[in-house]
Amino acid sequence: MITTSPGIGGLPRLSIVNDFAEAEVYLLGATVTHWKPRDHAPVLWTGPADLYQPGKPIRGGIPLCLPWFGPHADASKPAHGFVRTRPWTVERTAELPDGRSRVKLSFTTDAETRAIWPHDLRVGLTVTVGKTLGLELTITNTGKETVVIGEALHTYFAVEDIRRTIVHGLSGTTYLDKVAGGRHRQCGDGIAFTGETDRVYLSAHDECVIDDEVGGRRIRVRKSGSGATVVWNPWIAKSAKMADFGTDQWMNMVCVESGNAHDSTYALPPAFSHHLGCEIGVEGG
Ligand code: TA6
Repeated sequence: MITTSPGIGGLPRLSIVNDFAEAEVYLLGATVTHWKPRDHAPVLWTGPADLYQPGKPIRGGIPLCLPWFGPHADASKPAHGFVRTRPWTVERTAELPDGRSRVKLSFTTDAETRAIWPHDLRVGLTVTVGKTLGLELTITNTGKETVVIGEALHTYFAVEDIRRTIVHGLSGTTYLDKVAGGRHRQCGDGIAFTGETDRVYLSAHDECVIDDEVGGRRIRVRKSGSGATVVWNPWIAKSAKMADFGTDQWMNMVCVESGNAHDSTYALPPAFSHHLGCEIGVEGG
């Protein structure tokens, strides 16, 4: 069943319930905020609910970073682009023959976005809810000149304790360590967390596995159209400075983001499209 109703802060929200799972998608930024497979705990982390408001990014779930990732060289422009703070439109919803549910949302640039970024895109997000959660972001250049795109599915995963969580699947890749001024470093076997962690793994295409030891589960993240994987936990001091991070909530989340940033940003010529996707699954817990 797929319904639309006012969610937190009265913001419009799609609610999806089927035999496999339940999910929620806010039209603000087409942000998936909830996915709970049957017999599992919720897989996505979200911040304090009382801070969802129009024009502000939702903290948690899967915010969409586009048409750039991270801070812009012009500090007057919003970090992670403007797509995650704009209202999206529900294009269609469908119950699939195999019992999964699928919703498609869309966004088109307008005069307001052109004032921030003087180009035109049409963006579609298709969300498929079942035993796994699938997202596919399609970006089409509807303008007259080639644009350079940076992007990410900025997914916040729920873990019981980040201090006993390991992220696998990035061994042997090089990463930009943003906590060490962007220094290039080599990734060892598994990523453990002992402090603020903010890394962009380059040429990282393999499936990632989040091993949540205390929660007794492993979350799998398969990526497509993604040249970079971002791993982030703000830890204690940084999260304490973020009003939309609940107290001590840093322990219960980790971002593993599929995207294209730094050396995997790409040129998108007029009338061409690019697809960025991820499929999330969970075992145990
Ligand atoms: O993806 C990691 C990151 O780029 C961090 O540097 C941190 O800024 C995080 O995104 C959250 O960004 P936001 O603008 O949502 O607070």
